[in-house]
Amino acid sequence: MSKESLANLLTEERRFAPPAEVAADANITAAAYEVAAEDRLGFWAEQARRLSWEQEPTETLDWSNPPFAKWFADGRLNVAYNCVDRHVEAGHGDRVALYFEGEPGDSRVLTYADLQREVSKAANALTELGVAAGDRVAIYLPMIPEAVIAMLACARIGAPHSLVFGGFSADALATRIEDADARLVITADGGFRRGQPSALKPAVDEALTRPGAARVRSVLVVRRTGQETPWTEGRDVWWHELVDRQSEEHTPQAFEAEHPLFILYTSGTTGKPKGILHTSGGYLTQTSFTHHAVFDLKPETDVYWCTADVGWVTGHSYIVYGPLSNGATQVLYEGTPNTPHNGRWWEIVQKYHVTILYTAPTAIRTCMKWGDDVPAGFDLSSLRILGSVGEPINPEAWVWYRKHIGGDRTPVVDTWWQTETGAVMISPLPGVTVAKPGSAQVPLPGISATVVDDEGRPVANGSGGYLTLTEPWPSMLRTIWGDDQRFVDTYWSRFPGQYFAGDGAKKDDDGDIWLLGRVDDVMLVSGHNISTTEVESALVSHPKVAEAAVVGATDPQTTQAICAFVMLRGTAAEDEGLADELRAHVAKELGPIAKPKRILAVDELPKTRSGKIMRRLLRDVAENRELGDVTTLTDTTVMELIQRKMPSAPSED
Ligand code: 6R9
Repeated sequence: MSKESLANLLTEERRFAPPAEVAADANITAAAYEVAAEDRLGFWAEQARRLSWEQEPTETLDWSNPPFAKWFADGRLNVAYNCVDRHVEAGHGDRVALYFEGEPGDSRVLTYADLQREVSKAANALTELGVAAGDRVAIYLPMIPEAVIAMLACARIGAPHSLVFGGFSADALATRIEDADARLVITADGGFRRGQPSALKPAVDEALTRPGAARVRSVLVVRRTGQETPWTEGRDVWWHELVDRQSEEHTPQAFEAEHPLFILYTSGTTGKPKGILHTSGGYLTQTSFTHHAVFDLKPETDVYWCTADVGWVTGHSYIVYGPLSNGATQVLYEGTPNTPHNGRWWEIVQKYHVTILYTAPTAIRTCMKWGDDVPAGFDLSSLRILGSVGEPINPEAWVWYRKHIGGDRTPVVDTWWQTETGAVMISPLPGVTVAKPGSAQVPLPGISATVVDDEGRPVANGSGGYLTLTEPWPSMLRTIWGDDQRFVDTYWSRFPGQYFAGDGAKKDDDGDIWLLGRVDDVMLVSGHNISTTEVESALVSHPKVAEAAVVGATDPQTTQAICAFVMLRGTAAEDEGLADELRAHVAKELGPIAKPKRILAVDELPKTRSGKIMRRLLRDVAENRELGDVTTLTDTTVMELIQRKMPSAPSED
C-alpha cells in the first residue's frame, strides 16, 4: 500500500510566456513577490493605502487571538464611498461604471455619477424603511443594476447584506433569511432567463410563510419583467415608488474596518449552510489589490466583464467591490450564454470591446462543446486578458480558451480562491508568470500557501496532499455567522495553526501549485488516492469529450472503482467502442491505475449555480442510492435523465 496523500499522475509540458506588451506595462512586476516576502504586513499596510480612509489605520494585523483576526482595526472607512463617490470626486463622474445588457436585448449605461445618485437614493430608501447600521438585508435579485446598487446602498449605511442566488428555492431562501435574521428582503418581480420572464417574488412570499422568516418587516420589489406579481399590502413596496422619490444626496458615514460588510452562505456537503462573514477594510484592500494585480486593470481604457452571478462570491468580489473600488468600466449581463443563440457572449464582447474576461471552466467547456465556429464568427480582438475561476480548469480547456477566445495571444489567469478567502489567493500574474495550462501556480504577493501531507508537513516538489494557507490574509473570513466553534472546527482544526481549505493539491517539480479538487471527492483505488481532477482532465483531453465528471463508487475488489460521466463534443457520437477508447486514452495519459471502470455518456452534468459539478449526487447514482440534498442544483431534471441512463447493476469488465 502506498502512503501518498494524493497521487501525482498528470504531466503537462506546455508553457506560455507573458506577451511582451503586457509585461512591459504591467501593474505588478516580479519585484512585488520579494517586497512582500521581506515584510508581509508592511506590504498589506501599503495596499490598504489604495483606499480612502476617513481615519487611516495605524495597526495592520491583530492576530493575538487566532483564528479570529483583525485587520486595520483602528482605521475607519465607508466601502460604498470607496467604490463610487471618490471616483466622482476625482473627476471621473462621466466614466461608465456599468454597461448593462439585459437578456431580451435592452441595455442601460450607468456612469459613476449615475451610480452615486442611485446608491444615495437607495441608501435613503433603506433608512426610511428603518434599516440601521448592523441590520441584515437579504437580497434576492436577478443580474440587473439594482443588485449592485442594493449591495452598495447596504454597504453605505453599514447594513450587512446576504445575497441569495435568484433561482434558489423558497426553502433555501427561508433558511438563509432565518439564520441571518434579516428584516428586509430586496427582490424583483422576476428576471429574464432563457428567453422567458422567470418569477422571483413568489419564492419570497413562500419563504416568508416559514416561521423562522416571520420577522421580515418589508419586501422591496424591483419591477424588471412587468409580470403579474402577488402583493402583500403593508409589507411589500415597489422600488420605483420608494427609491425614485428619495433625495440624491446621502452623506456616507465611516465605519470601523472590522464592521461586517456581508454574509454569504456556502452549502457544506451536509448540515445547514455556513454563513461566511466578511468585514470591511481588509476585504476591500485585498479585493482591490488582487483585481488590480491579477487582471492588470487600466481603468481609463479597459472594459472588464466578469460573467459570474452577483449571488456568488465571485460576483461580490469581482463585479462589485474589487472592480468598482478600482474605478473600472464593466459589463453586466442578465441572461444565459445561449439566448437567443450560442454566440451571445461573443456578441457582447464584440459590442462593448471587452478587454478583460473572467469566467468559469464550466462555461469554457460548454463553449468547446458548441464548437469553435461559434466564437470564430465574432470580433474578439479587443480581449487582452482572460481569467478562470470556480473549479480546476483542465489543461485542454485552458488551451482552447486561450486559442479560440484569446486569439492565441492573451494570458490566461487561473485564479484559486473561495468564499472563505474573500479574494484571489493563488494565481499567475499576467505580466510576470510563464503560464502552465491547468495550474494556478503561485500564491500572490503577501499570501502564504502550501501543500501538506496527513501530518501537516509540507510535501516535497512532485508530491500531492492538502492545500493550506499558513498566514492570515486581509480578506479572510472572520467567522461563521453565529457559530465561532464551527469556524474553528471546519477550517483550523485539521492542521493546527494552518487554514485547511478542503482542496487537494500538488506541487510540481518547480514548486508550482496544481489544484486537484475537493478532498471529499478524492477516490481510493487499490491503495492509491486519486484526484477527480486528473482523471477528468485526461478524459477532456480526448477529442470526443467536452466535459467529464468522475466519482469513486464502492467496489469489492479495489475499495473504490472510478466511474466516469462524460459529455461528448458536438460532432462525436456515442458508439460501441467509445468506453474502451476512453479507457485506453486515460491509461496512456495517467497510467492504468486511473482507468475508469465504468463510463457513461450523458447529456448534462449536475451543477451548482456557480457551475461546480456536484459529484456527490453522481456518487449516489453510481452506488444506486437515493439522491441526497438537491436544493443547490441549477436544474433538477438533469439527475432524472442521468438516473434513467444508468444501468442498475454495475457492468462486469
Ligand atoms: C471563488 C469560488 C471554492 C472552491 C475551492 C475549489 C474550487 C475555485 C478554483 C478552484 C481549482 C481554481 N475552486 N477556484 N479549484 N482551481 N482556480 O469558487 O468560491 O464557490 O466558495 O468555491 O472552488 O475547490 O475550494 P466558492
